[in-house]
Amino acid sequence: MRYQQFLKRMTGLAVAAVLAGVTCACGASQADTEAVSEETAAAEANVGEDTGNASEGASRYYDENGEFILPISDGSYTYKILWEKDVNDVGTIEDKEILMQALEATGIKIEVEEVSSQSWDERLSVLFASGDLPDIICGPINNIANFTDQCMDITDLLPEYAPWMYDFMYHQEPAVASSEVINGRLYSLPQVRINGVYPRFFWSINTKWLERVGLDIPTTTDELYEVLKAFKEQDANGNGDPNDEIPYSFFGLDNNDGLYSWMNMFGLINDGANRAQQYIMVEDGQVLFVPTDDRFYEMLQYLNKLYSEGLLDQDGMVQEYTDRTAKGNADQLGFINAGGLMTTVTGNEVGEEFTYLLPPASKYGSVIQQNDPAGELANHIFTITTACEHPEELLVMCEWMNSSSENRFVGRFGPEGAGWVFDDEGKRANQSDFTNKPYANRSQASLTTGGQNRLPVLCTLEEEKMRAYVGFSIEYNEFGMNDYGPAGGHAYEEGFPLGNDTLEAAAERSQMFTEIDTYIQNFVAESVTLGIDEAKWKNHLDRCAALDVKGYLESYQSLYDTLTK
Ligand SMILES: [Ca+2]
Ligand SMILES: [Ca+2]
Repeated sequence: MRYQQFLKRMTGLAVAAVLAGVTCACGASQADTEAVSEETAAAEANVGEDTGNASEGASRYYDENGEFILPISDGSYTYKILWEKDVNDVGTIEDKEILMQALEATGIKIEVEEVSSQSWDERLSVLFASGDLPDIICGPINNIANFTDQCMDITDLLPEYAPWMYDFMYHQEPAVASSEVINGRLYSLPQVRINGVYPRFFWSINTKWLERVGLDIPTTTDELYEVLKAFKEQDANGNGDPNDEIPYSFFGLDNNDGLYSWMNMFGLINDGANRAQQYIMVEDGQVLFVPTDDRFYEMLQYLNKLYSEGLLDQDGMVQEYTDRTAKGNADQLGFINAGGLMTTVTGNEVGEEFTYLLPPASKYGSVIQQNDPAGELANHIFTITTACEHPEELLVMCEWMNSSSENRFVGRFGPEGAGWVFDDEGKRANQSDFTNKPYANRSQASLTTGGQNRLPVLCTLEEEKMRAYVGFSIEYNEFGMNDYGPAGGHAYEEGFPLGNDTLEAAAERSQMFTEIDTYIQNFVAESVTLGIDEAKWKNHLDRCAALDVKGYLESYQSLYDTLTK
């Protein structure tokens, strides 16, 4: 929706409210009707006056049809940008296609200081301490709550100068606004890519191995045990050696690639504020601490059984990510989970044998944690500072970058020919030929030419539909959208809502989490490798009480209640 339509709707509502009040008070004689008309005219004039400044400002940038009036800047003001340069960005600011197009269209002039990702956080600390601010910070400010006095409060400017972005963030995908605001106020903009993919990680299993051992895809933890046992005992990979299979390999306790993911088979999720994983989950509106739940105890017993029978990779706790990948590529792994395509672990050749599956269910059922929004979300990546004299121009420029599907697509993925090309059906397929290109792969192409995590590009499902899924991506996306999503029957509905807490509460919890996390990691590793019994579990519950898990939970419950009220 363009600015004028947006303003008309708001004006209409205000007038209707005034009318209703007047009509009720006066009844409906002819004289009164005239009076009402006068009142209405006055109300309209007032509405115009009330939003006078904004209206005047906005009309400088949008015509009566809501189209941009370009250019918006005479170029007399140069905007200073601090830009976080990714290690995979092999170009310069001039390679950022959508930004260059936006500058050309709007007439905005910029001056850029690039800062490498490695020194980004340090540079931000120095910057905020010195107060010597650029106009815009392009790159994540993770602890932005500490610096809101130096960041422009754009809460009221956004609907006026970037009405489509406002509508997307606050109405189409309200979780996005919730995750971005601090105490209800907006100081920065996110980058979003709605792609319909709900889960954070995927389970996959080698179907060839299943065929060789004569078993079906497991749907319960009991069946899974039988499958893993068969993988171990038989020559599941068919190379003549019955002893070189690793039934399940993992990357430490990692939430996506490691043992914490097994919580899902026991009806648990590892939730937290703003997509973090802080050992909590919401059940019937109550926040509970997952590692003291009976289901967690059963999970540990189950994992220890698998570990002691050699069904879990004995190097799983200590190996590097690439160690697991090497085993996957050598067709030594039967069952795995990963935060992306399973081929990141198996490679393409072995990957052909794998299929995705739902997490096998214990007696508690199995669940899939849901992302809201369903897709990529990078918070606080575009921030206008209080040093900026014309924030409204920058917001109009951001709106321009989001003003069509084409712009949003290029904003996220870069221009045609870099990270993507048109296929025979006119869909946008991943580029695979990087001969004579400055970038060696798709990640480099995309980070060099797109605005990922630097520019506030808000991609909708429409842009995702412009892409061609091929090979493994087809199954991956279908599983992520359907089986693992709300329609798949395993979606865990009570996700902790996105939203930011007060500085004090967040800092206090963060400190508690550090201690809790260290303890829980040791406890889980020990329980899986050495075993767990009633006495150890009782001791564990005492330890958690001593770590004030109760206070930790109360703090989360309070945040939950605030965010859902
Ligand atoms: Ca074997
Ligand atoms: Ca073998």
